Amino acid sequence: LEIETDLRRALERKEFEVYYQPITSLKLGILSGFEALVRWNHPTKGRIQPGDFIPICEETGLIVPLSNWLLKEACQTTRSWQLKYPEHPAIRMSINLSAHQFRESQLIQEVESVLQETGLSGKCLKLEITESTLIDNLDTVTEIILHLREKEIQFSIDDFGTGYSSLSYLHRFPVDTIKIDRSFVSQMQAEENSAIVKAIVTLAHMLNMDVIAEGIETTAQLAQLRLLQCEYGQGFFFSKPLNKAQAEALIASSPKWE
Ligand code: G
Ligand code: G
Ligand code: MN
Ligand code: NA
Repeated sequence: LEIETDLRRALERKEFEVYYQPITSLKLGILSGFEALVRWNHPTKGRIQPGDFIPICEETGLIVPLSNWLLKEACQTTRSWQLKYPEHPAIRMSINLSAHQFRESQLIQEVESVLQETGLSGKCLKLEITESTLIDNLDTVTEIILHLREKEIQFSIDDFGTGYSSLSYLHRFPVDTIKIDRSFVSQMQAEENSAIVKAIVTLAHMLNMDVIAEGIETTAQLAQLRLLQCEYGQGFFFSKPLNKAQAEALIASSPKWE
């Protein structure tokens, strides 16, 4: 595969770039952190979105070195922002993990050494896992999560509602946060979808989890989510994913954290 050769080369040539999408506290209306999202600046094809290369990285195992690079880059960046903007010490970075990282890599050692090298505190790091990664490897993943939680690292279930997980599993997941998939948020005006969102938020709160609504694009969606006491929001209504300089400018202009 041509793209596979390209991807291997891209890692060496530093063609990947981390973008940062703000996550906002809906209650306070202020920035609470970012989700790190990878982009590929291909030398001839231009910017390539993760949907077009992450699946190939997963198939070829390239996802492990790519994710390790991204983890380090995002943690380093977060730490540099903390040092530069000490009035915003609590900024939290969320990073997507793939199933491969639980199976084939030394995930615990990797994360611990990145925290040590960058000086970032574990409580400023949140790791996102999809439902299917969790369910397909429930015992291994649970064990790794419990270990990393000792370092105060937090965990979220990403794209919640799109997998095949039964709700009866949810209380077994040692996670802090549920991210409601944007497919539900985008259709909230429909009665049955707002009922689903309401049910997810209620269930999360009963399990002492908080909720991030993904893909908020309108004031109407925001108002509904606030009524449901959803804690955090992410989406184009607040901001698209930003490059590093843009994200830093946002921090510089944000009100102080509580
Ligand atoms: O940024 P959006 O640009 O298109 O991301 C599309 C999908 O790719 C999302 O589901 C996102 O979780 C995933 N993705 C983005 N960056 C990463 C990454 O660094 N690692 C993994 N595993 N997935 C990522
Ligand atoms: O699956 P994951 O949550 O990690 O996906 C994040 C993806 O969602 C990124 O590709 C990001 O660009 C995209 N995204 C973020 N906010 C919005 C939004 O408001 N609308 C749409 N359509 N996509 C969004
Ligand atoms: Mn995500
Ligand atoms: Na998601």
